[in-house]
Amino acid sequence: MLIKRSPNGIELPFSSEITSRAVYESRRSFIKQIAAGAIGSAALLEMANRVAFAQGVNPKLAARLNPSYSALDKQTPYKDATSYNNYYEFGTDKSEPAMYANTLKTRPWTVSIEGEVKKPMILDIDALLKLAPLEERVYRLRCVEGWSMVIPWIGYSFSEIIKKVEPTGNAKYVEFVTLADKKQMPGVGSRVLQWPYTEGLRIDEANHPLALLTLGMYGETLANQNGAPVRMVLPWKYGFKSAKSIVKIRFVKEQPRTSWNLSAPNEYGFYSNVNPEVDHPRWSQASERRIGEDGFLARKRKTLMFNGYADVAPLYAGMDLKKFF
Ligand SMILES: Nc1nc2c(c(=O)[nH]1)N[C@H]1C(S)=C(S)[C@@H](COP(=O)(O)O)O[C@H]1N2
Ligand SMILES: [Mo]
Repeated sequence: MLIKRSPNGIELPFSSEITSRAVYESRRSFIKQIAAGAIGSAALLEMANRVAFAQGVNPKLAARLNPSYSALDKQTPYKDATSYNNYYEFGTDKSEPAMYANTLKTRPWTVSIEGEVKKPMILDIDALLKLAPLEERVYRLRCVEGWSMVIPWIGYSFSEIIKKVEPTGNAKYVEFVTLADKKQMPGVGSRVLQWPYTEGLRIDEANHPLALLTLGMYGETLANQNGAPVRMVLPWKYGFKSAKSIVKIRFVKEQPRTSWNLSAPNEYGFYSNVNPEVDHPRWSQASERRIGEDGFLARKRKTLMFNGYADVAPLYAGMDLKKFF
């Protein structure tokens, strides 16, 4: 792999692992022009728009809609879902993942499933794609920052993985470890978070059918900036619980440390269920802005308990959700 340094010091890896030759060429000339300083940031964004936000760039992925797990809300346009992202490995600005994640090498890719399981295994993306029937589920995803999207994800319940690996009686939690490769991810050099980005769930949460092992979106494989090739989507929790680009899944005895909890434990709890009654220490969580319908005049929406996914309530019966925020 050839690494070029851009004027602002960000490493731009050139990938040959891109779906179509035409897309590869356009990305290449785009990156060359940035490296040469020939285009300014407005033009840069516009070009990124053409090569990275277009639906149809990623391979198609067939899946059957699961209506009982799908929200009827208007779906967020593909362009918004792929251009306004949190993926700190590619930078902390919302526009950076779309600009820099297109060279993430998503194949070959393996996920190691280990720890307190009778059948540890290493699965590649093709094995994951075949492990259970793919479903389309239209989920709302609510970021802790106060915005939300509605995305048609593709995947299957994480419980399918649990069934396969047979956790031992010691497995009380599941830890998700994601890729942290400085060569491919310019943000991994920064100290905003501890890398690799790590998340976790209690095992009964991981077993809830809503917890989606996600391999695609909008009828295609995942866009890189949305966590290709495999991520979690946990629609009743704040978005940061839904780890992107997972490489390791560990079944463990103790509650795992997680990146956001380590960085600010008073702001980001282990549970982080969407809860309009528990404010973030620095802002209210009572309402949200739906991406794609913003603008000064757009009405904010009321945030719902568990993001509207009341099915999960029994998981937290008897727990003080102010304490276990
Ligand atoms: N590896 C990794 N996963 C991550 C993040 C990240 O920075 N790195 N950001 C999280 C946050 S804060 C949110 S809101 C969601 C955003 O997912 P989306 O870009 O697909 O909407 O991804 C989550 N998963
Ligand atoms: Mo988020």
